[in-house]
Formats: sequence, C-alpha cells, structure tokens
Amino acid sequence: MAGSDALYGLGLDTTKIETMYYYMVLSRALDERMWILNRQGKSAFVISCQGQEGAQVGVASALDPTVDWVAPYYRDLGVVLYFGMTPREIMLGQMAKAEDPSSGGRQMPAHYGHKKRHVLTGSSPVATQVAHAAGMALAFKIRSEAAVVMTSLGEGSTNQGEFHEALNFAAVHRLPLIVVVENNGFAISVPQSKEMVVADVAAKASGYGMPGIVVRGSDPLGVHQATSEARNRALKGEGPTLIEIKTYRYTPHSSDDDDRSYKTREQLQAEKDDDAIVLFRQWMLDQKMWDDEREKALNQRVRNEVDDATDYAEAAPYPDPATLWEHVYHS
Ligand SMILES: Cc1ncc(C[n+]2csc(CCOP(=O)(O)OP(=O)(O)O)c2C)c(N)n1
Repeated sequence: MAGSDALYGLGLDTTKIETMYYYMVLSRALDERMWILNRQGKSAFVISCQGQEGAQVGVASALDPTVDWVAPYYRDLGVVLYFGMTPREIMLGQMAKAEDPSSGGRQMPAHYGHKKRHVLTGSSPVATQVAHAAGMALAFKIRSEAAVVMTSLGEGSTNQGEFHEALNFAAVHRLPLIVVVENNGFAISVPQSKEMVVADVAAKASGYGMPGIVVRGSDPLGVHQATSEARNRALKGEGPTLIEIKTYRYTPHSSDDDDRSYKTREQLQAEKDDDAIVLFRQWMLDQKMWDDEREKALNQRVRNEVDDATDYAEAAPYPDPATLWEHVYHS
C-alpha cells in the first residue's frame, strides 16, 4: 500500500505512517523512563500515557499543528510530542526544572502547556480544559480563522459539569471543537460501570445534538480517520464532534497507585495483547513498509533521544527559590 491512497481513502503516505509509529514508540519510551526516574527518587510523580499512544497519535496526526490548538489532559504525551514539544521539554517538566516550558517547574508533571506549540495550558481539576477549549473555538469562529481546537479527557471526567456545559455551548454556537474521550475503563480505581450507566460515552453527544463516534484506540488509522472527519465538519462550520476512543491504561493511575487491588493481571494481559504499538508494527511489516533493520534504527534513535532528554533535564537547574511568589495570587 506504500504511497497509495488506499488507507481509508485518507491519502496517508509511508512517511506519515512512519511518523505516527515513531511518535507512539517515543511516547512509550519516554513514559517508561519517567517511571525509572520516579523509582530512583528523581521525579516526584508520573501519570502515564502507556496503552493510550495509538489513540493520542491517531488524533494528533489528523490535526494541523501549524493552525490548530490542543487543550490536552495529563495522559496526552503522544499528543503534545506530535505537536512539537521535545523530549527535553517533557523531562524538564517531569523533573520540575526552571526551564520547563509548561510552568517553570511549578505545576505537577504532565500539566502540559506550550504557546509556541499550540498547547493550551491546563490545570488539575479534570474537565476544565473542555470549557477552555470551547472558549478558544469561539474565538476562532469570531475571527473567522480556519482552525479547530481538540480537547481530551478521560471517561470518568465526562461526569463533571464543565464537560456538559462546554458541549452544549459548542453545539449551540456550532464551534470548531473536537472533544476526544480516551476511555480506559477506569477513573483511578473506579470502573466505568460505577461511573455511568451507559456503555458508550459517545451516547452523551446526542443530548447536545452532535455526532458521537466510537473508535478503537488499538486502531490508530481508524482514530485518524474519525478525527479527520470531525475536523472537516468543524472547518465547514458544522460544529463540534464527540469522539470516544476505547483504550487501555497499562499502568496504575499514577506512580502513587497500585492497580492490583482492582484490575486482575489476566485483564491487564488481555489489554496488552491489543497494544496499538505492537499491532501497528505488525501491520507495517505485513504491508512490507517496515523491517527489522528499520525497527532497530528507530529504537536506537528513540533511545538516544530519551537518554539525551534525561541527561539534559537532570543537569538543568531548579527554579530559584527567590521566584517562589511569582505567578501566584496573594493578598
Ligand atoms: C474536579 C476533580 N475531581 C477529582 C480530581 C482527582 N482526579 C484526578 S484524575 C481522576 C480520575 C479521572 O479519571 P478519567 O477521567 O477516567 O481519566 P483517566 O485518569 O482514567 O485517564 C481524579 C478523580 C481532579 N483532579 N479534579
């Protein structure tokens, strides 16, 4: 298929496919390194993308980072890397160093923000980013800018008021907004069956009169296609779309959690058997656009980037304590 338009009629060429694979592998490798640094006492907190890379890269690869913006959530390492945040920048945030572009080491890790890379800064209360994204989409509409905003959240967070308010507002005003729910089945230790009665979060879209699409995170090309269609709708002035991606969380909720008390190892193994990275690689091999040599070269490149980012961030200075009171409210 290399170079053909056969892939879902999307016209994805080999370079784009390889780029998608690279970002999935890079996201996983950076994330794995973060856990090592955490266990070494060098990074206080990790909240992982592992298992969700196919969802994230599938979405980001259908956007245009030169005009579109993202209001991501804490697991979206694959999204922010695809939008141009570098491994060094990620590790600077992970180790709370002064040069961290997200917050100068002030926020928790994974609270991504990068104006130049079109990553809207976020905060810890879940789902607030959906309202921020709707506001940004309104600005695009008022200014007649041909761009969309993508915001994402977990399925548990769709029970927050901001999610419903933002979807309703975006639908009423036909805003260029794509709301992506990365449904990994748990909100910390709470399974989806105790979060909501519906099987598909996408069903919530009908209450606001917008399309609600379900796609599998282990199928990054399907995710790409759904996002492309949502983007086209948004650019045509047809309003927002809700995309639910069924995905997995391979790690505990965070480095402060132990998932063995609520997820069986059999379930985890079944989820790992549906790993987007493994399946995508196999698909590339089947298409004869990939081979062991390229795989080796890619892994070496990623390893070098992760090592470089780790070394750079470890050597970087912490914020000057004298700046402690900057950017905070006080009376
Ligand atoms: C308003 C608010 N309530 C509670 C929390 C604590 N909290 C952080 S993440 C999280 C779980 C969110 O689960 P989900 O939306 O399914 O996303 P996931 O972490 O599974 O990707 C909770 C309850 C918070 N950050 N904000």
